[in-house]
Parts: sequence; C-alpha cells; structure tokens
Amino acid sequence: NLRRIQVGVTGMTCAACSNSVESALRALNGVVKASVALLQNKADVTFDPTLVKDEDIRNAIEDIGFEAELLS
Ligand code: 9UX
Repeated sequence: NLRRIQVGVTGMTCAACSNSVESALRALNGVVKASVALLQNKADVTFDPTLVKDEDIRNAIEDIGFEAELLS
C-alpha cells in the first residue's frame, strides 16, 4: 500500500531549490515518487508508509533549509 501526500514548501526561489528538495525526498528510503512544483510551493510525494512516515518527509525538507507543511 502506497500513500500519496501533498506538502506545502516555502522558501524555494529558483529551480535549483526545487531540484534539491526533490533530491532530498528521493533519497529517503520508502519514497517511490517525488515531484516539486516550484511556482505552486508544493511537493507531491508517493511513499510506502511502512518504510517512511509523513513526518520524516517533512523533516527531510526542513533539514535542507525550507519550511514544510503537510497538506494532506
Ligand atoms: Mo539558487 Mo535557490 O542559489 O535558493 S538554489 S535561489
């Protein structure tokens, strides 16, 4: 069973920012798909909830210097 969530991400000002958020998310064990929409300040993340929790996803974004808020 996979879960898909939307995460609000603030502080991204260029494409390199959104690429680094995507890389950080894809580096998490259990994340199967991650895409970040720079202009919408949002990340769309699909993951295996037995391997990674939504809080881990939020923390991974905050650890690289952006604000993250779980939207769904
Ligand atoms: Mo470019 Mo985005 O320095 O912070 S990566 S603005």
